[in-house]
Amino acid sequence: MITLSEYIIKKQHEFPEATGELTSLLGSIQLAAKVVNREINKAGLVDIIGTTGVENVQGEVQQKMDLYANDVFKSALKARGEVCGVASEEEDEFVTFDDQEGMNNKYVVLMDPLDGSSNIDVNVSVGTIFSIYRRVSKIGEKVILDDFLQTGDKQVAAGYVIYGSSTMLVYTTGFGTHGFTCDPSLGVFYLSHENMQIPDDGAMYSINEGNYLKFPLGVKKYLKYCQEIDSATKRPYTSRYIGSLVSDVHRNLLKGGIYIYPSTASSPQGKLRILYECNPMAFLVEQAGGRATDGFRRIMEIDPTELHQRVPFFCGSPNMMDKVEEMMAEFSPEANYFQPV
Ligand code: AHM
Ligand code: MG
Repeated sequence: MITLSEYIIKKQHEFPEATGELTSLLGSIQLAAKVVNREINKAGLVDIIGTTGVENVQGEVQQKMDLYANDVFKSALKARGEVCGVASEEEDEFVTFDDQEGMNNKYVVLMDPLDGSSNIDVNVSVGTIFSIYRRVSKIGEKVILDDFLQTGDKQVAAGYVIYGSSTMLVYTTGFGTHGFTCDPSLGVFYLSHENMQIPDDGAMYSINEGNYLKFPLGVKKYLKYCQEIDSATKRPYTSRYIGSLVSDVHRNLLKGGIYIYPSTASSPQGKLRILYECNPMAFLVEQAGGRATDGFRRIMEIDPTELHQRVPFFCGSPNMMDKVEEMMAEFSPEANYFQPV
């Protein structure tokens, strides 16, 4: 049995100039994940479920656990001393670690500390998503916005933690996607899914069909295709939508499938955030042999201009992605972005 810490150290040589900083950084994420996991397991017993009544910068009501997870991850990253700044879905601005030690570090972390957090109230899986970049500004100075606004293909590492029926940490450094399952009695993550490979094809689609009337025409056409009867292509596909990106993508990675959060008439840019959610998930899915786009463009090549920028998100098994993109391409951009309700 190989632990996550052993595995990360074993793989350190994959980085030619490795100094152990990234290894240590991933260690701090692992530690924070265990702390958050412990709290989530108490939901229902102690006063940690429900909302704070406060909205975040994106106009979404924050859950108590959102703030708790945000604090835990931020403190763990600061304490370990490998990071010069953090940007979080739960913070309006990026946070700089601007003491001398912090400014001398080379990595920035972007995160969604608790994705799908409203699911906690009803005991459904949630997750943490993280993305790590090398800063572009000078070491020794304060981090700047450009350190965070990098394209996804510059990610050094990315991963997620899924707090589900078991707790798993899945990460990539660009050398495959690897999953580790936590043994709750020991609080140790063990390698359980080395080199995850998403099946080329799948028979499951995940999308919030409640928004159907507002969807782009290409997506509507694809949904109709998914629901048609054709035994040769295993259709109709099964519809599975948990409403927790991490859980939906995790299942698709293992079983094959597609996740779509498209633009809608009311949210032309979609809902998910490119920096905290889409880029890290795209990196993981691509490293497992899948694809991730906004329906047209590869997610990891889109140049972000704002910290909390949203983007339509399509990701999953390569053959399913080919099909939906073929259908998106049949309609004009207007028909795909601004459908009247
Ligand atoms: P969050 O980061 O505020 O939790 O929002 C992201 C979540 C995803 O996990 C999930 O796939 C999606 O939002 C669900 O949104 P909707 O309820 O609109 O379908
Ligand atoms: Mg989220």
